[in-house]
Amino acid sequence: MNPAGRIIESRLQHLESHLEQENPVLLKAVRSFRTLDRVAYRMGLLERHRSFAQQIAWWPLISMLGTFSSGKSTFINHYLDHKLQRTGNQAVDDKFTVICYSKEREAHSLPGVALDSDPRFPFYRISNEIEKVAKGEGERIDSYLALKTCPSEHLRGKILIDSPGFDADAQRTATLRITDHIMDLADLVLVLFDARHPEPGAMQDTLQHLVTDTINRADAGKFLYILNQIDTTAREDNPEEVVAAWQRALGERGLTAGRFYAIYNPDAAVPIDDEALRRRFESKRDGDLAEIHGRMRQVEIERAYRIVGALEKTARDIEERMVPAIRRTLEHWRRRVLIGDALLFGALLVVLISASVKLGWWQGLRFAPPWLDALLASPLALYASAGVAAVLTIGLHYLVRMGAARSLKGLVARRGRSIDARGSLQLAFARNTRPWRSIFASAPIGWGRRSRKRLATVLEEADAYVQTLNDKFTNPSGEDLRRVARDPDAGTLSRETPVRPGGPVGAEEPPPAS
Ligand SMILES: Nc1nc2c(ncn2[C@@H]2O[C@H](COP(=O)(O)OP(=O)(O)OP(=O)(O)O)[C@@H](O)[C@H]2O)c(=O)[nH]1
Ligand SMILES: [Mg+2]
Repeated sequence: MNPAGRIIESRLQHLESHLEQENPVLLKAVRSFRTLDRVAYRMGLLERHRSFAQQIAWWPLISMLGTFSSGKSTFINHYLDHKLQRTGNQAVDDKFTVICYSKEREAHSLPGVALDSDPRFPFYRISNEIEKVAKGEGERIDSYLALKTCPSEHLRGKILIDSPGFDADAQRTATLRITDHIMDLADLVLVLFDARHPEPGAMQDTLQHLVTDTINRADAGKFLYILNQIDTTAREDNPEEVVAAWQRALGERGLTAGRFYAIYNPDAAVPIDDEALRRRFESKRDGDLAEIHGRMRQVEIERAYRIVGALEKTARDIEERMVPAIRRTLEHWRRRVLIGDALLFGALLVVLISASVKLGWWQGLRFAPPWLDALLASPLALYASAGVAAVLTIGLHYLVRMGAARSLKGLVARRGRSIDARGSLQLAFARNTRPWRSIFASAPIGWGRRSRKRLATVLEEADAYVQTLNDKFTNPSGEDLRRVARDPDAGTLSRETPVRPGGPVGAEEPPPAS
């Protein structure tokens, strides 16, 4: 095995030993990913020092998004029971902070580059992505990201992301790109709004990005929309109206009840003098906060379904998207080679014939150059010149093949991006157009009985994992899953978590630029 292959092997072994204790079903999923790797190596979809398992976020990830000063950092500090993040009324955070567990009692801060170069974290190679959308910004990764560790038990086995205040108008492209990346990757996204701004209508673009665009996603269930700091409305004549106005504004953007919460932070709240009002506020807050914390606990479960979902999707994508795309691209290439050959050799023929006519090598329709008799008389000369002609012809044909493959580069790259599947169409195409492959070979390299069988096995395994997860996380009798799902404290599926064998939760996260 080459050194790069050894590195990925040791990373996968690390992952496996970690999952062995944490979640045995996911340990099996790693093995299934390895089977997919083997198929992809044979087909040239994946370089041998990479693994599909590397493109998955294996940790359960919760991210906080929301407007400036809506209380994201205060919420995190309260959840962790640690004063980890700075808070304040001016815009405080200008970076995304990834917060993860560490036994050490001291909280530590590390620069963003630590995240960019470590595949265990959700921002692995994000600088490449940023560079694509904002030239020059990829190098400044430290100004966008930070990593902090914290010994809070509530954090064990999870990763939290705190983000800078979101404002669609003022946001830089790089920040928007990171925000979108987080939305794709996270298992749970808490979107915070600030009840001190009673005018939700004033921030159209922000609502568009945070609500309208998220509500119709395939994985919309992982977004919770939270109106924070409702304690500040207690001073209004009609506090309920503030909450209702927000609910209406979000409702107009398609948000249904059930995912809208109204809370405030007990540590940061202003005192509410009216006893009855205070109790009403507290009971609303405690109920909603309990549900939100419940969802945060369940993220572990949603992560498991998400990973099995990614396994299944990767397997299906190879067969349903990659293979047809390789085939189509090869057909394209074949057509270009044949047309190129026809044009080149046609032109050559015309040149040779007209030259020979000019040289007077024809007697009527008979080809009779002065050197023909001498050539026919010596078999050696005859074979040598036939050999030279053949080598020239083959050489020209290979030039045409290479030219045709090169001319398709842009198209292959575009097609690769548009099919949105793991694995590289470009690499597979390069492999299928190598010199010793016939242009008429119909099946892509590596796509034979064995690969098909391996994919089928992985799909069966994915089904089995979903069932194991269902058995583990839902009512063992299998009845009334929805009832269990509605109770967040049962430590089970959330109400948005569909339970259907073979169809796990969650959309795909794009591989962080591999
Ligand atoms: N009254 C009240 N104040 C709060 C509440 N939550 C947070 N605050 C205050 O609101 C201010 C902003 O809180 P942060 O936690 O810094 O907000 P943030 O969303 O992290 O802000 P940025 O990082 O700057 O976007 C701080 O002064 C907090 O003390 C709440 O529930 N009620
Ligand atoms: Mg903050």
